[in-house]
Amino acid sequence: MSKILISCAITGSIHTPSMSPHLPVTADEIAAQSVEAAEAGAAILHLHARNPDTGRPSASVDDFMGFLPRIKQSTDAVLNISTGGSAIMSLDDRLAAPKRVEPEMCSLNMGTMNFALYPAADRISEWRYDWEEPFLRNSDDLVFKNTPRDMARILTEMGTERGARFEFECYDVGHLYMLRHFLDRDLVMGPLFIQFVFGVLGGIGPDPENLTHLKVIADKLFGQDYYFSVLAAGRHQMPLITMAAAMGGHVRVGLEDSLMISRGVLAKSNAEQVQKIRRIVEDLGREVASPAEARDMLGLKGADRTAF
Ligand code: KMH
Ligand code: ZN
Repeated sequence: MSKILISCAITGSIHTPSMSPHLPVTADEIAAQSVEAAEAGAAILHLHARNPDTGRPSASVDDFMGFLPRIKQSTDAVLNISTGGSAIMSLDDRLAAPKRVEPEMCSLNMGTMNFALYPAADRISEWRYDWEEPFLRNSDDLVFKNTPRDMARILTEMGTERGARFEFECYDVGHLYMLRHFLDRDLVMGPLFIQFVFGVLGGIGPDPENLTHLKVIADKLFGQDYYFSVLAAGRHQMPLITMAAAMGGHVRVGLEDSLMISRGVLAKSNAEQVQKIRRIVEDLGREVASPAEARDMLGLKGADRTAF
């Protein structure tokens, strides 16, 4: 089994400040938690930005630049910038910061889908900001748009033109066939880093049978020319990524995907989740990959070829 890549998704755009006091929002909080997560063993940091005053997901280049240079100065972790942003953003907005900073890695969402966050709204009794409740409740009529034309644009503008490699976010089995389609069009090249995403309402469910099924189909479509990683939302995070590690796959933790460290207990930081999965995977006999090993495995261009 290869060394294991631990990714950590620091803040995302799904959870809102009222859900946890530990969700990083300001540049200081995002930078500090990113450095801690890298020091705990995360080789890849998956990053979104937020408005520092309200915690609302942000596409602002300035918000990203508030933390990216500082993280880069403090760790050699691979910085992976989301092109997903938030499902309420236009693709132009979602691409503004990634195109400006030219990262080694960025995410690519492999299909248009429902991204239903509204069930979480009923679990919040006190709202810190007035944007949160409508943001969550309106997701019952929200389409997370990723058409083949959108994907081709991201592959061209971030991959071909800026040398980024991708974290392919696959929320369902059909997304694997879409990725194969782009491989056939020579718009992507291996080795592929495929993120199986479980437990988003609108995507595939967090059942172990679905993980084995996605793996069987990925083997069929991509042979040896891919790595699979797993992220799972909420309470499903640790069980499913532990299964992935036992299967020889890679893992993603982070408060973007789950706010918990154990049943009913909020994680105090991203690093706490990194430390927990690191203990688990090392007990399973896996060795954690360094950022340098991650760059070698994924064929990344190097931190010195970014634009920040
Ligand atoms: N929020 C995760 C479920 C992206 O940033 O491009 C998937 C994700 C998408 O991280
Ligand atoms: Zn993300």
